[in-house]
Amino acid sequence: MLKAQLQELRMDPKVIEKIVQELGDFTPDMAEKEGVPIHKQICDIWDTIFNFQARDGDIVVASYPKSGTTWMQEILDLIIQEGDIKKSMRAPGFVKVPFLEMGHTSLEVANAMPSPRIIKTHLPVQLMPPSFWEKDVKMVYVARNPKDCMVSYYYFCKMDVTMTDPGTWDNFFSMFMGGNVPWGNWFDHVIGWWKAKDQHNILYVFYEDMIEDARREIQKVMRFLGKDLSEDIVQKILHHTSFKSMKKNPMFNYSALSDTVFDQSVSTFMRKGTVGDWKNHFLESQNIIFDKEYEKRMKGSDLVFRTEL
Ligand code: PPS
Repeated sequence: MLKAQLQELRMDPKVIEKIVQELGDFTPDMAEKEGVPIHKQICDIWDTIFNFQARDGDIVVASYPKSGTTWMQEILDLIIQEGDIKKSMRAPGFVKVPFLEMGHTSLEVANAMPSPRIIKTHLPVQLMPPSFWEKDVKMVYVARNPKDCMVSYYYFCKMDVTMTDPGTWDNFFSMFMGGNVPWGNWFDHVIGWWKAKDQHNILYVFYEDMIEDARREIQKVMRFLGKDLSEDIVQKILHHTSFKSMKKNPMFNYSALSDTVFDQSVSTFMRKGTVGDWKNHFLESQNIIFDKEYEKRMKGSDLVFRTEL
């Protein structure tokens, strides 16, 4: 079904196979870049990643993992494609939006891609390739409240075979609190990008705001990109990027990846898509520990997260 769709859209299935292969070749081995834990394979090709050449007109979607990146990348793509659903279905999300730090193939695909490109990254702001700043590239940063982010990350680590097994929820809670997870400490990530938005071309968007009023947030992104689309198109984008639509869309739900990479029988990529699921996981004692740390780390910052709507 997927191959037929790709052929119809004249996409080369070999490119997809290569990217799937690259994702599958990842191992849970970790290393560090400037004190931030990242997959060893990313560190091994760090110079190539760091020297990536941005182009005028590129758009970056940046986030801490499990914050709504996939949702935002589809919104961005549909805005650029002016609501053309067929074009948005030209390839799975992980092909048409190259993941900057994922590997050589991803970089090759990005380099070969015509502009305007959308590029995904989970890098903390201080590790972004300088070329993006030099070109004053527009970046949309998506942030999600840390409690739901932690829960989503826990299930992701269970189903993504290339991640370290998180063990029990209690164990993962400690890993996350200590920043001992790929792409590092949540607080450092969201605060770093929050500060950067005052100096660079960054739109900072909250997952909770998207859940509350996706239309309003899509309009915000459109204004940021300088796109003025009709209400009909906005409604189309809204419909195709709803949780329900994306969950069943093979281009968006990662079903193109084999279960040796994402074992979706353990947990689906499009899992719940809600605000407040943390209440089903956090013990009272964990909540107290978390709130104390949150207060300490966010003190003096005007960055505010909502953990319920
Ligand atoms: S990743 O792997 O880091 O790129 O993951 P990411 O895309 O950032 O985050 C995955 C979570 O986002 C939810 N999601 C959505 N929520 C609401 N609406 C839409 N359309 C949507 N698309 C993705 C996805 O379900 C993951 O959250 P959880 O809480 O696990 O469901």
